[in-house]
Amino acid sequence: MNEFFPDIQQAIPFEGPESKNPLAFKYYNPQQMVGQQTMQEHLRFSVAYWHTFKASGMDPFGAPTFERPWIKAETPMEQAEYTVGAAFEFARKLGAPFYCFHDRDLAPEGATFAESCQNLEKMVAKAKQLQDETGIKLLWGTANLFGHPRYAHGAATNPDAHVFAYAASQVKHAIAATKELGGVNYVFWGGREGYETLLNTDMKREQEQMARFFHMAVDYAKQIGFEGQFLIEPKPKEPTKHQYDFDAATVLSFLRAYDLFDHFKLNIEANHATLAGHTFEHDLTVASINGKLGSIDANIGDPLLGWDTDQFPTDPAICTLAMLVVLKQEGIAPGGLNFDAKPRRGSFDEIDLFYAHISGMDTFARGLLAAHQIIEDGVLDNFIEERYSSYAEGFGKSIIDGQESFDSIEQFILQQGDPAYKSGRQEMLESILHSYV
Ligand code: XLS
Ligand code: NI
Ligand code: NI
Repeated sequence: MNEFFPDIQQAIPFEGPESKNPLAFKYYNPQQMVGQQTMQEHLRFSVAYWHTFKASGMDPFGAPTFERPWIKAETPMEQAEYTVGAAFEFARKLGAPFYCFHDRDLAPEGATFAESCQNLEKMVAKAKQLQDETGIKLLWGTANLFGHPRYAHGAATNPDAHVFAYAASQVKHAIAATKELGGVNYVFWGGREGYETLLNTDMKREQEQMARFFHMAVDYAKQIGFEGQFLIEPKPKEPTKHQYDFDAATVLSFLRAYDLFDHFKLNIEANHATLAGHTFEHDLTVASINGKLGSIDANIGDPLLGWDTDQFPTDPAICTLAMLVVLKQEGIAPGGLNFDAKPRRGSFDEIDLFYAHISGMDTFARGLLAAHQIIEDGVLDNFIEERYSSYAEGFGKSIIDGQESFDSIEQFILQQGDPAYKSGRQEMLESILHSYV
């Protein structure tokens, strides 16, 4: 087998926080116990096939900048075979236990639909063999329903039923491929499910189409015995101006409205949350308190740019807030932390992929360690519990238990008068948070 990362001869080692070696982990120590589980079990890191192995560095202003050795091939299928080899070599040397892909990342589209399916089957067989050899597992599969021109006006929400049918047929095979590879989740990110102008769009109808599509996917999974978790990944805009799956709250209400709530959880991406005008921890929390935080696309946006820049996480404080949500819901499994992230266009070299992932993994490991300690010490939980303590007993409890009315409450106010003002202590809490980070 070709070697694509000859500069990395062994697995990336853990050297501890004193190390200055950018090709070693400072915090991510896979077998280290944090509470009841190892770091590897908590974090469930995954490499994103599309960014790490398929991205070329092309942008709207310029040509590809990454000259990956695995794309130098005679045919698209030969290129796909080199690429899958590179993917497993990379994940193995990095020490990432999982990967994620779109059908069209793994295998090229053929001249006909049938040929595309054959290409996918061949590459699934290849990936399966490499999974067996390396022990690396599939976190989730998905279908690319946004790249090809046929999906310019959406897939399930397309005004043309013919395109809906194409998309459904493609998803059928992508779910089957995910099952074949033992994938523990399947993601639906609504690529072009949204609209540009209401002058040509029936929004109600498009949402009904999308719901029908999801019901068909649920039925198909049941039919073939696919037991992975279905996940929807919210995003507010890009590529369309108004994406239907705007944010966690929007998707939850869609699932409830169309009788899909029991069949889906959410895959929350940091950069999508911030594009929606939320913090990462906000959308994680909205999903989690509804019992629906299924997996995470771990990246970060640039606060100065208004699009999905998909950068590797570098802020331990943000990762601490994220891991607080994960630990409080007792973990992210069977989901994981998928690096839906890419090096910048000027980071030309294969070795930059290692620097980027190592830095992202260390940042999340720091977040895990800090979040665990914050929970152990109860510093935030105790404060929050005390803040709401007036509802824990007496009059407050009887409000929550439904034993009071506006009339009885008014009597309380007539007797008790004005409440005392209590500080929210935000700055003190921020300082406590940072003392753990
Ligand atoms: C794009 C999405 C995409 C999904 C998978 O913004 O993040 O990469 O994660 O289709
Ligand atoms: Ni994503
Ligand atoms: Ni994204």
